[in-house]
Amino acid sequence: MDKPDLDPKAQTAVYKPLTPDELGERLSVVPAIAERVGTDPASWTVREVGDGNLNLVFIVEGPKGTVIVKQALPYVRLVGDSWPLPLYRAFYENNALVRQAERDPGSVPEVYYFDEAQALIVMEYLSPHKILRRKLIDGEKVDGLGPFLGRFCARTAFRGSELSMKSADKKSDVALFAGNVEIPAITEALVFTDPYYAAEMNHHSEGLEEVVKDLRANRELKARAQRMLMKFASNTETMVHGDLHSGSIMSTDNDSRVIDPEFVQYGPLGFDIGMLVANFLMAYLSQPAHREEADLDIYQEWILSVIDETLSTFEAEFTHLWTHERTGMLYPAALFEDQGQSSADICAGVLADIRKDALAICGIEMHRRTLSLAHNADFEEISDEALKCRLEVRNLAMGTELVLRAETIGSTQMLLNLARQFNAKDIL
Ligand code: SR1
Ligand code: MG
Repeated sequence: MDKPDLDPKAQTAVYKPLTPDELGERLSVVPAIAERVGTDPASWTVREVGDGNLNLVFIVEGPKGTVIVKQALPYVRLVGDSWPLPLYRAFYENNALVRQAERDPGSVPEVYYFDEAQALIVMEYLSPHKILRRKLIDGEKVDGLGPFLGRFCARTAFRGSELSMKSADKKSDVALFAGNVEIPAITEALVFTDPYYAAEMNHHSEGLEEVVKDLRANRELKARAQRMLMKFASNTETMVHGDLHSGSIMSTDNDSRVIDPEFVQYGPLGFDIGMLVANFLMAYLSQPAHREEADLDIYQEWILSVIDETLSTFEAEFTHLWTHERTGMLYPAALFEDQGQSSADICAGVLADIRKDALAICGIEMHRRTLSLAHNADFEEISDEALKCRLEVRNLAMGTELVLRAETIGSTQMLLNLARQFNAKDIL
């Protein structure tokens, strides 16, 4: 696998952001696109629909079909050109999509075309899929969501690690993705560090001041968050999606896909599942603002059942892969099964370590979405400021509990009961 052109200046010289008016002329000459959309750009309809924090996203519709065109911008869209960001992140996203498709077939959109110089990826248009975060705010259920996500996390975690991969392949992949420096730096700051001090771009709801002051004065909490940052930055256990929240999942009523792996890097086995669970917990804790009383309990319990199914499928699938695909240099059968010894309890121990990391990451993610730069719509769409504050405080308090006591939460039922307790707690 070639390395990207790591000189951002050279890439910027040929790069030109797409506009809806020019996109047809520029992309209709690409056979992989023309054969899916149609050869005459005059018959195409192009809409820019990007509402994320970083990129341009176009829906391109023609007589033969529809594709998505995603193009990186040379800066953080959420902030503007005062925060430059290398275009080469599209190279890593493309490589991540290729690996995820191999490791969990059917879980991510198909890539039709990649242009490194233009930092653009043309991929499958998912329809009638919607961003999962939207569906959760709107109270819509998705069949099979937990099993799909549990399988995705287990397969990508296991198959991207030296439990499965040949060491040489894994190490060369670690080296390749290590070039993606600035994107992990966003996570290192925004997720792990900024929530815990008055960082420049932070913001939080009015009324949280006392709670935030206490949280930032909590030395043990900060030390634990930094311990997790150390693991995140230096532990290359597996290739992680790196930004697996409900805005990186698209679903219909019974089908889901994972999108947007531009935050890909090699990191801890528990990173993706921890961030994912955090986003379900935030969906859960914010529901009192989005549901009528009559529907609230049933829908909140459905969200908890998704967490339950995600975690139980993750553990079952990871255990299955441990038994049937342990072909890497870690925990080789030569040491155990070949000597007539079971390794089932050893797998359970590895899973317990993953769970511990995941729960701490989960708590940190809950903090950052309330205190750092990039908040989530689950809370941001609450117009009643007092209610928003009350729900955010529950979220912050549960996050603290998870970071401080990750190792004592030994089962999913304990986690779900904790969520129910914080959901019922009036702290403010
Ligand atoms: C400056 S980027 C802010 C956030 O958007 C992405 O989706 C990631 O979650 C990142 O932390
Ligand atoms: Mg994204």
